[in-house]
Amino acid sequence: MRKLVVILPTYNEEKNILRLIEGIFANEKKLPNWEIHVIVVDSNSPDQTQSIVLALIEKYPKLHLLRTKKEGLGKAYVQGFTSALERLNPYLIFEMDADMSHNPKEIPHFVHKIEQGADFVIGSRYMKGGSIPKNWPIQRKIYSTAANLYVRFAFMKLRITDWTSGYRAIKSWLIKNAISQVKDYSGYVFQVALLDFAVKNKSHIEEVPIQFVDRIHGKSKINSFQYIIQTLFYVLFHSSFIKYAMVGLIGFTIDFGISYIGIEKLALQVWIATLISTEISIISNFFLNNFWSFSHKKLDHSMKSYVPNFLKFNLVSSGSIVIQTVGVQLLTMFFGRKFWYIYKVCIIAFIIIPYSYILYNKFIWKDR
Ligand SMILES: Nc1nc2c(ncn2[C@@H]2O[C@H](COP(=O)(O)OP(=O)(O)O)[C@@H](O)[C@H]2O)c(=O)[nH]1
Ligand SMILES: [Mg+2]
Repeated sequence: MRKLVVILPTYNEEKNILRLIEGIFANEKKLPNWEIHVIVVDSNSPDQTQSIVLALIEKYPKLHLLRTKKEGLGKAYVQGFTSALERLNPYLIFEMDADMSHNPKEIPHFVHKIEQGADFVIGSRYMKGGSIPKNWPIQRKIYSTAANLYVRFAFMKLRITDWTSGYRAIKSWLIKNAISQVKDYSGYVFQVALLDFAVKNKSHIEEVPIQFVDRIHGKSKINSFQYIIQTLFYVLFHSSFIKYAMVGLIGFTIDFGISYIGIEKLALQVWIATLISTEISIISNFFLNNFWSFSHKKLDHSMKSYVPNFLKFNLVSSGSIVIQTVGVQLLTMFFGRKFWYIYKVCIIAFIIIPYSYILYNKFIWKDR
């Protein structure tokens, strides 16, 4: 029998915890091949959460209580994971909110995906069949959807529809490897960091739709402002796509600067200055991308790896030049010359940037 441990972080959940624990253990019949355990990680709630859990342990011997200081959701999860790994040696670990927003009846759907080979299953509110609360005011719906789209696009992993969901099933080996990397994210941003780790480490990620409902009892503990700022910065520093776009901007500045010096100050011939400036910016882009944007899949440190990949990089860059030249020319032929700069910006934004990013990932900085 495989062991499955549900980690429930709680802070003042006295009105929810009983129903949730009963709901989780009610799955025992539906999952006869799994031994279900629950660890409540309570950050010293001043209400009755702990005494309710202690009383329930009499009825459910596979229920455990871990008392911690109040240091945020991420810290509570790391402590829960560590305790589960040390004491129970589980095969599978669940993350779940303890306010009944996540329906425990959906647990078997996650387990089913794991049995089919997934390493990490996300309960998604945004995929077909999933939902956010109908009673949310329109601005909350927009803000939640927009935040999720931002993370999805910034990480260029469009297949994953819900990055911030807190309902997940994760194989324990993955958590074991992730802990040292994510343990310093104490707040809600921890969830994004953990999924980012799983994506970068090539785990098999699947989603199941969930119906997220608003809590009825108790108050939300999320500090939205802190959460938004932390997520914004996390993504900014960890998204290879954003770093790659910044490298492009640096390359453009170098290209422009050297051309300017060559043409204006040194009176070089225009084609010579352009050739030099373009190639220098290509070289700098290549190295900045290798050691920064795609640092998690750096090329091997050898000439045998650098030379062919640098040539491929030049080829992709030449492709960009051709696409831009032909594109701007065609658009001005159809629509006139007046807005040539708009055409150029659009071609760079919608064709060159995704085109190069996709080719780099496919042919130079390949996923391992
Ligand atoms: N142990 C612990 N649990 C927390 C902490 N902050 C939030 N939680 C729990 O995390 C879950 C999600 O929090 P909630 O306030 O519902 O956030 P929301 O659903 O995003 O509004 C709930 O079960 C909370 O009780 C914390 O600092 N420590
Ligand atoms: Mg909640």
